[in-house]
Amino acid sequence: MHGFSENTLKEYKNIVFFTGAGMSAESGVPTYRGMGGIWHQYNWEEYACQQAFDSTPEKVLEFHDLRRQKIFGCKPHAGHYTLVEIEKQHSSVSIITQNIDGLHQLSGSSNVTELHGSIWRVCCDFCQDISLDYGAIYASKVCYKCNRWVRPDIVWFGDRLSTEVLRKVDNIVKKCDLFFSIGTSGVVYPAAGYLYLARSNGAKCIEINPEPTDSSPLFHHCIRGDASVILPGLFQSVD
Ligand code: BV8
Repeated sequence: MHGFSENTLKEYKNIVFFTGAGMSAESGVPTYRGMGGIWHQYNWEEYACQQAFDSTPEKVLEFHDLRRQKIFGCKPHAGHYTLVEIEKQHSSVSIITQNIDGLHQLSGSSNVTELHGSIWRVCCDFCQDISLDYGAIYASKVCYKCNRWVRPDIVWFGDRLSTEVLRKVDNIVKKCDLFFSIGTSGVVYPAAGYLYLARSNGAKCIEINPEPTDSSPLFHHCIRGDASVILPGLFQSVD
């Protein structure tokens, strides 16, 4: 059905792996909209947006502390490690992730661009300072410079994505000739727009997801299955 092997991959010059929450689901990180998704349990307007943070910072930070505790123990799976191997064997592999859990980096992938930030970084809206805070709970919930509440360095709904990240990702996707979309419902923009950009620039587009999505008809191939199973097997079975 998909006929990929290491040799086939060599036919492509620039490969993009675009990942969403489904890439981390088997590592134990909750997705957003599927079964058990966090937006079914929590209203993001109360817990994960600038307005909520401005009005109830401690409530927002407590929510993100809970998420950090949940995610901190999660480990990469065989699918993550497959991407690391492909990165070693192919000269141009880019991982563009919507995920904030850092699992691609933890597995050893080096060329990772985070579209929506990281739960392991905090920033101060006042000092514009961004710092790493990797741990199950926040080392400090206040800025060490100005003592105001810090916020997670995450792109919330209504937040603009960094122009630098957008420019970088635009250039990567425009140049790619093979675009894998793994574990995303494709509903959040501008991230969901990269499929269209890849297609319009002639890339072969492949979806890896156990479920169909609204964007499925736009892919040249849809591989139905879990990322931790499909990815390791992807390069063994050649049709
Ligand atoms: C922006 C942060 C410009 C991280 C998230 C009103 C005002 C402003 C903007 C908007 C507006 N109305 C709409 C918008 C645009 C908005 C948007 O797109 N809304 C959608 C919902 C319609 N976008 C924004 O606000 C963006 N900013 O536009 O700025 C602007 C700003 C102001 C004024 C003018 C312009 C910011 C978007 C970033 C939002 N941040 N979260 C966090 O808190 O955790 S959203 C959230 O959704 C995550 O970031 C996540 O990455 C993203 C996408 O979700 P998915 O990763 O796809 O996950 P999901 O659960 O949905 O799906 C999982 C999939 O995996 C499923 O398909 C499932 O089948 C599959 N799966 C499950 N198991 C497996 C699997 N696949 C493989 N293997 C498995 N085992």
